[in-house]
Amino acid sequence: MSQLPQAKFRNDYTSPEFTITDLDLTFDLFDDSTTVIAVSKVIKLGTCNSLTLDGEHMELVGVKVDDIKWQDYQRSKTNLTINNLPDNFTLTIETKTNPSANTALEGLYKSGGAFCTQCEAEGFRRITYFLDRPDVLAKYTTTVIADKAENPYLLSNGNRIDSGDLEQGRHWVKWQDPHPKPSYLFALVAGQFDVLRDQFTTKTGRKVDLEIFVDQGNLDRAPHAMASLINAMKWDEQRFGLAYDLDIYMIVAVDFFNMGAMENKGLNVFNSKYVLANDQTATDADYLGIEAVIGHEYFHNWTGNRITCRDWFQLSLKEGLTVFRDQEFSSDLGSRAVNRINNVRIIRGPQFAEDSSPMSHPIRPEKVIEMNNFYTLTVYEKGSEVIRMIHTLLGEEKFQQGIQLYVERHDGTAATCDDFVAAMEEASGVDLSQFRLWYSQSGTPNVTATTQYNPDKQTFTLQLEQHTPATQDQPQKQALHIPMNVELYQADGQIIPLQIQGSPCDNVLDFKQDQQSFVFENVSEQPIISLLREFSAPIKLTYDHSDQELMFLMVNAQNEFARWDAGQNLIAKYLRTNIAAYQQNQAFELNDNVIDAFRGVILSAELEPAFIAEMLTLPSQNEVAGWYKPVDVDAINAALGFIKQTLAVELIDELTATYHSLKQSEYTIEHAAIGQRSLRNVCLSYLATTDIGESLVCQQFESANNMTDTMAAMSAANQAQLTCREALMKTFSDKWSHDGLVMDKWFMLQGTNPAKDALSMIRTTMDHSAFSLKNPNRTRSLVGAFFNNNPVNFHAVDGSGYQFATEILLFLNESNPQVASRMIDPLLKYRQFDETRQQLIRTELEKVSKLDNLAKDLFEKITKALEA
Ligand code: B3K
Ligand code: ZN
Repeated sequence: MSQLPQAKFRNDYTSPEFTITDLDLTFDLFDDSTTVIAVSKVIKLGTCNSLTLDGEHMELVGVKVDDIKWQDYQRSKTNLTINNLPDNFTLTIETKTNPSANTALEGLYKSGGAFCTQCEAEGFRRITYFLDRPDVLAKYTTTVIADKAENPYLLSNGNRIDSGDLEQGRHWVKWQDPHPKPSYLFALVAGQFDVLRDQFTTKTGRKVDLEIFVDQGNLDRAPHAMASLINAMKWDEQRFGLAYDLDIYMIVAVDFFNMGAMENKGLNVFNSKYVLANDQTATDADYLGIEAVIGHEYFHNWTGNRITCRDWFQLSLKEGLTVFRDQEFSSDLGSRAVNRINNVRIIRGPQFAEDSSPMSHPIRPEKVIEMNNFYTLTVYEKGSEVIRMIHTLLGEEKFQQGIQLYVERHDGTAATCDDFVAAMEEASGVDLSQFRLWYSQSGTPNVTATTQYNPDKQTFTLQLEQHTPATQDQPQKQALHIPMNVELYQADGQIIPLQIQGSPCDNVLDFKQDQQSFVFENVSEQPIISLLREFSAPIKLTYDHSDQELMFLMVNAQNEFARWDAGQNLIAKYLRTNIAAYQQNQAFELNDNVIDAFRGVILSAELEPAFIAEMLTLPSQNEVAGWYKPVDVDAINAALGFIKQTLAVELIDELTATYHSLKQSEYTIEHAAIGQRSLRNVCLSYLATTDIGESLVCQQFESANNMTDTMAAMSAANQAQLTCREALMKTFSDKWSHDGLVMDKWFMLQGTNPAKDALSMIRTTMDHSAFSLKNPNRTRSLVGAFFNNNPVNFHAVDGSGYQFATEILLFLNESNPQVASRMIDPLLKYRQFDETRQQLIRTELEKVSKLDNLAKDLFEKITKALEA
């Protein structure tokens, strides 16, 4: 690398020297050479006469200032600086780009047959030279010209205001977006699609045309996305009082996309994975994923678009808040407990892992080389937990008042995280001064709780101690304001009202010091405590509950999340014991009481099937790995396998009866039906490990009338390595090999295949006609699944998994650095492993780091991983 990529720091923010109020864009689209003419109204804000614009990967054709050809400029690889400028002027820039050569899928590129754009975070600078920063808000007018037969639809942001035909079979459409926006929200799509249309009338009476564009032939897979969009529009009006603000809302599904979807104003571009679904092609999880992502992008219209971010360090301002909003949307429409459980699994698994990796950063990062590297679990999911804590501290009513104030103050502007907290604080009167540390401090706080009961005084004392271990980015940590939600129970299951210093107190304790005690009064018997209810803060909690107490809470806690959490803690205890047993060559064991506790769960009639399914789901290998240093992947795998099989064998009657009782004749995506299928399929995954597994799995595969049941049978066969696995996999690929999106499920099973020779089969699978490393979905399904969810094979001690990773990274570094940078994550965490593996991974990271053309995405991560 000739010049090392430079970092930017949050504290270096300065407001722009110039701003652009209006931008008129004309695109003359051709596959190999598209011309872009950008006419900007520029206003000088500072004192400087030179304007520096961002731009890369383009050919510059010409510059004009107030219609006069301008020669007084310099270019670098990433900038164009124009000199001797007047105060206010019109700037015309003509550039050319090559969409079909753009495999990075950032800027203007071709996805299959269609032209599309992706501009967040800094992709607009691949389209034209511009002030590509989120605090420059302009009104856009966009004219798109293209071949009419190949691209009957020409789309951009806002309202369609004019169109016409041209010579040589070309045509044009002009769009105008009345809302000023930053460049990252610009979008253009041109292609041939089928369109699903509907309408929504807002509470303010605005009639909105809803249009979903899909590849031709896929119209029958779009209705769920449309229903989800309408639900999202209604929900945002009801719960947040926020209504849509344009006359049209368009969603386009494309097959080549680096992430899930993008909230461009009025024209969302989606990964087809989060739009297309019917019962033959999509699982229940896909349906729920579509609902969540459609909701998420829609909710950005206010939290992100109307109020955007001042700079990219503030990303969590829009992402944390919008994830919180989409989680609430899913919880209001479906099961709150199941949603909470799944969100918490993500925090406790991959987010905690990120917090302790070389990439650890606060939800509002301080230092960034490549912004795309910071669309992380920390910014998104932990960011949402931070918003959720504010919600917990304020309560729904004051929280909504805070949102109102935030919107009133900042609508139409680019704001900061501090602005958000200030609005919340002022509207509610709740002191958030210490709470603000959650924005600047990285890492996961460890909280240890101890309790003492004093029968004479009838008091119960809870002592809490917090300590956040140093992270690579930040050695010093301070005490955080942690909302700790607790409840006390009597032995008969009654709740003990909380009282401190003579007054009743709320369940949510304000835990703010390194060490703090809470003395509950009027406690007439030794209570059982439920701690961190609802996972009221993203922390690691240690408390020495006995097995009996956990089993008590599994049955008696008045809150479903707490019951689930007690079950997980019970399993965790036995996982730890059995992991140790494996390492010391001792026999595995699982207490009969534990088995009975889970028997009780299966048999308890008052619980929802969806919730029972969660209770029966063991923690993932990755979550368990997070408890250890060094991680012993083989011991974890063996202990999890033992617990699963023991429960299956001991509870075979209950599991079998439940499995059969939940058979459905028709497929519907009602939440109750989804819950029943999910419990039935969890039962199947247990039963697959027993003698009856082979026949049950085959039968289910043959009789399944929907993809959820088909996939459940295949993944049970895959995980339990049943003899029928090969036959099922073949039947599936014969049926679906023409459909990449469906084949992703099959690729994922190949990637997570626990068989010893999985890697060589994966190499063969890469030759499958449906596979391509150029398509991010395919890459994630096969290769990503292997790296992240096949720990025993990926971390094989001969280093073969790591060498394979390098081959993939070398390819992706050239073709798609953003995807390369996602793929490298599991290697960054090498310090969690034993010496041998650490050395093997280091060798591979060093190999990649020596590439001449190393992308700055990988440069940033590898540098962090190898330093320290
Ligand atoms: N805002 C986009 C993510 C853009 C990622 C850029 N690398 C999707 C979302 O969070 O809604
Ligand atoms: Zn988002």
